[in-house]
Amino acid sequence: MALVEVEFPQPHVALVRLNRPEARNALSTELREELRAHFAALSDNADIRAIVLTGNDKAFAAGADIKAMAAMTPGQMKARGDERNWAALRNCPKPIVAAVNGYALGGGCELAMHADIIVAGHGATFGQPEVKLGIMPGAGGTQRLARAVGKYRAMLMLLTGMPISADEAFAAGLVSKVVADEDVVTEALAVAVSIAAMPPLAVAEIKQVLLAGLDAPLDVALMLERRAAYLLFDSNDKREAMQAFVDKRKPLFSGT
Ligand code: DAK
Repeated sequence: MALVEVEFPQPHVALVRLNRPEARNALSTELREELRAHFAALSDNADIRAIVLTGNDKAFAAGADIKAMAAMTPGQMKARGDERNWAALRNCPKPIVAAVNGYALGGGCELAMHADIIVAGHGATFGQPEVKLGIMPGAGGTQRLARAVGKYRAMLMLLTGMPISADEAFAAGLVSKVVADEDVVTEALAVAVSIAAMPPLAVAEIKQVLLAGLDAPLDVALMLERRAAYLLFDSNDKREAMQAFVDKRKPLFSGT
C-alpha cells in the first residue's frame, strides 16, 4: 500500500495525500522517500500548475516517526538523507497548497510550512513539540516558524512545545485561510484551480521571487522583483492577457 497517493482531480492540479493513518501520518523514511519521488515528478511535469498536499481528517502529519528515531544516533539520522527528501519540496517550482485537518505537529508542521499557502480546518492544530522529546526541529521549524509568526510567538511554541489552534495560527500569520473541517480539501483545490488558471510563467516568477526575496536584503529583493517583472513583459501570456483585456474576452494562456 502506497504511503503517499497522488490524484489528478482537476486539469493541471495534483492532489498529494499522505496515507499512513494508523500512525497519524508520522513521516517515516519510506513515506518521505515516496513524497520526494512524487514532488520530483510533479516538479518536472509540465502539465501540472499547482499541487495540493493533504493528510486525513485526524492528521495532516504528526511529525517524524518517533518510534523509528528513538534509538538513532546523529550519524544514523544524517545517513537517512532527510535533507534530500525535504529539498524536493523546497525546490518545487509549482505552488503548493497545504490542506490541513487535525494534527500538524513537529515535522508535520514543518511540512505544512514547506507549502506556499495553508488552508486549515477549524479543528486543526499546529505545533513544534520536539522540545518535549529532548530534541529540536531539524527541517526548518525554528526558521520558517519565526519568519511566519515572528520571534515571540515562535519562541513560545518552540520552547514550550504547546500547539496552537487553527484560529490562533491564522491570527499569527501561519495559515492563509480557516474553513470548516469538511471543506478543507475542496477549498484548497479551489485555490489550486484558480492558480492553475493563471499564466504559468507569472506564477512561477512570483513564487520564486517572493521566496528568494524573503532571505535577501530589501534592495536585492527589489532588484530581483524588477528583473523578473521586466522579463514577464516578453511572454506570450502577457501579450495575450493584455490583448484579451482590451478585446473584452477571456485570455487563453500557453505558458510561454
Ligand atoms: N511517530 C510515531 N508514531 C506516532 C506518531 C509519531 N510522531 N504520532 C502518532 N503515532 C502513532 C501512535 O504511537 C499510535 O500508534 P499505536 O499505539 O496505535 O501503535 C497511533 O499513531 C495513534 O496515535 P495516538 O493513539 O497517540 O492518537 P491520538 O489521536 O490520541 O493522538 C497525537 C495524536 C498526534 C496528538 C499523538 O499521537 C502525538 O502526540 N504524537 C506525537 C507528536 C509529536 O511529538 N511529534 C513530533 C515528532 S519529532 C531532525 C530533527 C528532529 C526531528 C527530525 C529530524 N534532524 C536532525 C534531521 C524530529 C521531528 C519531529 O517531528
